[in-house]
Amino acid sequence: MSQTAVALPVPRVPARRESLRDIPVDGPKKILLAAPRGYCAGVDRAVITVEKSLERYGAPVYVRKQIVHNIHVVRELEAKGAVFVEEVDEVPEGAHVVFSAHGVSPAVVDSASDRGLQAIDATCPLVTKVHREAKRFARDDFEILLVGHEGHEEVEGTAGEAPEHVTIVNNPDEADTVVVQDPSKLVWLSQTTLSVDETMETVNRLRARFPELQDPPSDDICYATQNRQVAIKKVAADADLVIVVGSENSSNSVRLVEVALQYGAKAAYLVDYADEVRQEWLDGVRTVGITSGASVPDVLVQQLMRELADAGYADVEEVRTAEEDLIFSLPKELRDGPRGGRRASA
Ligand code: 0CG
Ligand code: SF4
Repeated sequence: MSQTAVALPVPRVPARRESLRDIPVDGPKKILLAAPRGYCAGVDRAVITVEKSLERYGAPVYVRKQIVHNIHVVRELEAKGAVFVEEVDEVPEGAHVVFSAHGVSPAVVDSASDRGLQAIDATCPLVTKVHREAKRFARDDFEILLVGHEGHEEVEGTAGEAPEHVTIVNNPDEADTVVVQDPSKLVWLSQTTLSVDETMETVNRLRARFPELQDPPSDDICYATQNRQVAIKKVAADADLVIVVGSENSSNSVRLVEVALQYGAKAAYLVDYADEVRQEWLDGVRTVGITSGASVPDVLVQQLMRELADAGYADVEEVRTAEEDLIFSLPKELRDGPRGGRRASA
C-alpha cells in the first residue's frame, strides 16, 4: 500500500546562515507585537486531537491533509508518529484517521466509512457551523453563493455539503459576473478565514446586483480571523515593516500580510521561521510590527523576537485589541478528562 505524505510547501526564502546585524537607524528601534495572534481555539483543539490520538491508539495515526496549515506543526506531529495523507484511500483499512481542522465533505466521510476507517473529526466547530448553514439553506432550496477561495480545503468541504446548490465567489470581481438562477432565493455564506474588508466588498457588490440576497444567520468569518485582522490594522498604522509568522498555504496568515499593507505598513512579509528574515528588510526600519496566523505556535514568534533583539529591536510593546478565552472540547472519542479531555492551557 502506498502512503503519500502531504506535499509540504517549500519555504519561499532560503534560511539565512548569518545572524541579523544591529545597524543604526534614525531613532530608537522598537517592536509592536499584535495581540491576539497565533493559535485559535480550533487549531489548539485539532493539534491536541492528533497528540491524544497518538497517545491513545499509538503511532501511526493517519491524518487526512495537513491538520492545520503550518509546516512547523506538521513536522512536529510527524516526528511524534502522525502520517499525513492526501486522501483516505491511502490509509490502511481499519486504521484511525483524523480529519483536519478545515473540515471534510460528506463524500470524504463516506469513503472513510466504506474503508472501515475509524475517523476522528478535528473539524473546527466554527467550520461545522458553516456546514450546517449550507445544509439548511440547501434543504430550503436556496442557491448559496459561497464567498471563498476555490481549492482551499475548507471551501471544498463546505461546498461538498450541497454541491448542486453552491457557487463559489472567489473575489469582489467575481461578484460582478456570477450567474444565478433565481435572485429571490439567494443567500451568501463564506469561508471562515477571509479578509473581513474584502468579503464586505464582495457582498456589497453582490447585493447591488441581487437586492434580495440573504445574509448568513451569524458571521462566518470566525472570531479569531477577525480579531487578528483588527490587531494588525492597529499595529500596521505605526510600523515601517510587518512580519507575519505563518505558512504560505494558510489563508488567514496570508490575509494578515495583505491587511498590514492596506493599513499602512510600508512593507510586509510572511515567514515560517525567523531565519527567513533578510537583513535588507530592516534597512532604515525603526518599528517592526509582528503577528502570526491562527495555526502558528507562539514559540515561532518568540524565536523571531530573539533574532530581532540581536538586530537591536529589544524594546517590545504589545498592542492588544481583544481578549480571547474560547476553548473547544475534544472530539467525543478522546473526551475523558475534567475539561473534555483537554490538558490545561494557558
Ligand atoms: O487559514 P486557513 O484556513 O488556511 O487555515 P490554518 O490552518 O492556517 O488556520 C486556521 C485553521 C484551521
Ligand atoms: Fe476555527 Fe477560526 Fe481557528 Fe479556523 S481560524 S480553526 S474557523 S477558530
